[in-house]
Amino acid sequence: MNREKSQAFFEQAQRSLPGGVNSPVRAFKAVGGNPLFMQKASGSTLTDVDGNQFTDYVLSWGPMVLGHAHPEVIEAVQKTAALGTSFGAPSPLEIELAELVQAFFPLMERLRFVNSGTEATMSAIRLARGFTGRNKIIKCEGAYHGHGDSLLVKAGSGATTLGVPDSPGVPPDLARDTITVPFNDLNAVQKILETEGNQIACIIIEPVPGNMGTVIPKAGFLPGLRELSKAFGSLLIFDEVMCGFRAAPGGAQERYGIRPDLTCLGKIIGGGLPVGAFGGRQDIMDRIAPVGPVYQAGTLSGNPIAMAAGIQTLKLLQNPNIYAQLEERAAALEAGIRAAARRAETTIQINRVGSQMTLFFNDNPVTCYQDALKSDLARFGRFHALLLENGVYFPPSQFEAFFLSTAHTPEDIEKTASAVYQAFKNSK
Ligand code: KE4
Repeated sequence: MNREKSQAFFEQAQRSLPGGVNSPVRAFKAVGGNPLFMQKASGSTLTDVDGNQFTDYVLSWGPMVLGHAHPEVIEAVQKTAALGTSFGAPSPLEIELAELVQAFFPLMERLRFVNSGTEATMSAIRLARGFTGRNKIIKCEGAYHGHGDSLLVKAGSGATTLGVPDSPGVPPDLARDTITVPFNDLNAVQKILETEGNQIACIIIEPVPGNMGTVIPKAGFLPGLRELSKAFGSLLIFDEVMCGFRAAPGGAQERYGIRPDLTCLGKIIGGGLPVGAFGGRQDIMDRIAPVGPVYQAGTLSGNPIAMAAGIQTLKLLQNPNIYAQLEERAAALEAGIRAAARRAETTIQINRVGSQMTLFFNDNPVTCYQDALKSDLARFGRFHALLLENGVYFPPSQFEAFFLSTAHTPEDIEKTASAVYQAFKNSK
């Protein structure tokens, strides 16, 4: 595969952008090799600067659920842009998207738009602390909620549950207020709440994790979290930035019937443009400025062009056939990968929830981050590179999810299954 122009752009990019990228995972460090620079995308296909074409399962890390450059989304963006790119004042488009989000997530009685998933979770945590008057938070080991300081924290050493920074620059005193627990381990959460429940402002969770790879919540885990957090007066925050509109139209809270106090969204609600949102119970959201004292703001929050892309995307997602089609495509891809693994005599695990899934090179089921860490990362790297050679673009990390869109055709799935078989066989 010719990578000449990508290589040249990568060298040039490193003279102005750290690592040549604007987000670390794009640098391909987890799989080896150098990133491909993209020039255009349409439907299920990415085209790089050397003209190589790929069936894309990263889909911009989730947002492109309708496929790239959907004509109706592009038209909405073009029309809105011609009327001005940013007003710095409220516009009816913000109301329209808010009401569309509420149609999918009715528990978001009030919501605030921001510009990324990170801003959504950062703001939700500040709100939870402001509402409860408590400082500590609980998150799951291996979960990713964006790069807010309180969230770049890993389990403290030894028996203590106190967090330690997972990145330089995060003050240890702040990290100490973040407690990490294993996903799917309700006892660990109960133990912490029983000892320091009156200090816990919130439990923030990816109800269907995607950032340790996709992991499926065990029966009873999410309902147990809901009960425990209520019993101790801590807020339950569902970070559905990734699994929102993927686990079900109304996300994991719809799929599993859980009523979180706050929800964070991102990715799909912007239709590929920068939008995040946090929202939930009105009595909590009314603490947010200018109604209440908890400060939160953003120059480009509710940007008209981003709103237009999100509006058009959610309007199209209201067509019930869309989810039947996504489910059928995702199930077909899962079956194709399983058949290829059997033929190549390769042991894998696949965790799939709706149109989000992960393939683990792992001999055992993956139910938490510690399980995921036991995957064969070197094998995944070789597998990823071989897929690229065969025109299939998977996320460049074992600890990521891949996605389907309504633009993926049965032919795409078939081509992918045979590319996966070749990559299983030749990556041994
Ligand atoms: P952003 O700030 O990247 O918009 O969203 C942060 C975020 C919050 N919550 C969840 C559950 C997320 O998955 C994310 C971001 N997801 C990653 C993919 N694992 C974005 C890719 C990247 O960092 O470049």
